[in-house]
Amino acid sequence: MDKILVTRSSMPPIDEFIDEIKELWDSHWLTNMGVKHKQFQSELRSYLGVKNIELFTNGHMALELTLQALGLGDVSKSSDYEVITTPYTFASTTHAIVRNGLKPVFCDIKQDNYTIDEDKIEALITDKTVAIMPVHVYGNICNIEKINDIAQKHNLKVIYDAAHSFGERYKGVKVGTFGDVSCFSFHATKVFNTIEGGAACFNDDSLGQRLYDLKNFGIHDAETVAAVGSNAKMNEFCASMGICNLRHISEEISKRKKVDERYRQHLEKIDGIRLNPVDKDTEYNYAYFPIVIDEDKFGKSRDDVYEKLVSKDIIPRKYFYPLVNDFDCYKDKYDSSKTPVAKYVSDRVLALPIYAGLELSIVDDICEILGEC
Ligand code: T4K
Repeated sequence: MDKILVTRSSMPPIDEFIDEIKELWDSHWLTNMGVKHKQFQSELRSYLGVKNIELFTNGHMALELTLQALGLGDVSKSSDYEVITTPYTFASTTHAIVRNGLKPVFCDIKQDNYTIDEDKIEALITDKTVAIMPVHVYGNICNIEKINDIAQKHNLKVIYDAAHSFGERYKGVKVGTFGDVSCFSFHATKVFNTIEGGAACFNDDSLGQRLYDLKNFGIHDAETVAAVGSNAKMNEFCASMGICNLRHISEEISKRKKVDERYRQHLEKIDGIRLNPVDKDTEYNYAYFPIVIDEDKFGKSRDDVYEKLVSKDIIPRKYFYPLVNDFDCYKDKYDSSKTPVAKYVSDRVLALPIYAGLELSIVDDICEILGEC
């Protein structure tokens, strides 16, 4: 049996992709906002139900250039402006802040859904705070109402790292509409992929030109370079992949839902294993299947379970361990004991394999191995 990895990229039928990219051979137009980029941008805008959307090479550049476009820091030098964020995330969230010359201030997470603890945000606000950057981790939606109230009261920007929440709704509202900007990742490992890719969604029309300038060298036309921009354009092949995968997104999510349900049937009643919560207000995309293992009740640690699964060719991942504030590049400046809930979860979490093509019998096998533990 091949190894079962934590996820497997969703691919459209190969003929569908070939049909989509045939035009590129005819036109020889491969990048720089060609027809596929425009079509994909427009289809995505309506699927996500957002007012404005800019596409990027990846989710990280969407986050990093969004912070730059909002003019919160100074990329050429460190400032002491602060952004309140969570340490319980992928490296990208924090790196985007730091690479803008801004200082991340880590707020602890909630034990129930692992998103930023909105009740602990206000205590971290200083006269240097310019923004809040929460993460809808595993597709669990942050307390957007409370975060919005705090941001309005203190005049802060809110940038949601929505990398895990593509296609979701909260109280019937599509997630890309929350905050000043919501950024998605379309990486190969995501529920929806464009091979590599990302997008920033926003309401403020004036942000569009700034984001466009930053992703395309500030070029307005062949003889006008109006801003000091970078290069973070989505190319025509990635946009074509997006066009194809978007046709299959509801099927993708419903297949993942079945995998999620099967895991829950097996694991729901096991003492010492905590499953991702189910919030009645959220329409999930089933991006991840994290479990949190309490050794005292379960009898084995997260690392014991990890080793056991790996020995049977099942490769889960410790998303998210180590915590960002324990990374080599940050640990001298931060103390993860100040975010104890995040530390607790990070030391015990294991993301089990989940993807549309995962056979339910393999889910049964994985759960049997967990049972043997
Ligand atoms: N914010 C958050 C909260 C994020 O989680 C991420 C990305 C970002 C921002 C930034 O978005 P991007 O700039 O990446 O668009 C993976 C992904 O590379 C990363 O996109 C993702 N988060 C993170 C949670 O997971 P790794 O280091 O675990 O990837 P890797 O290469 O170990 O792959 C994991 C598994 O995925 C493999 O075991 C098999 C499968 N896989 C992988 C690749 C590369 C495939 O099936 N196909 C593939 O092409 O980071």
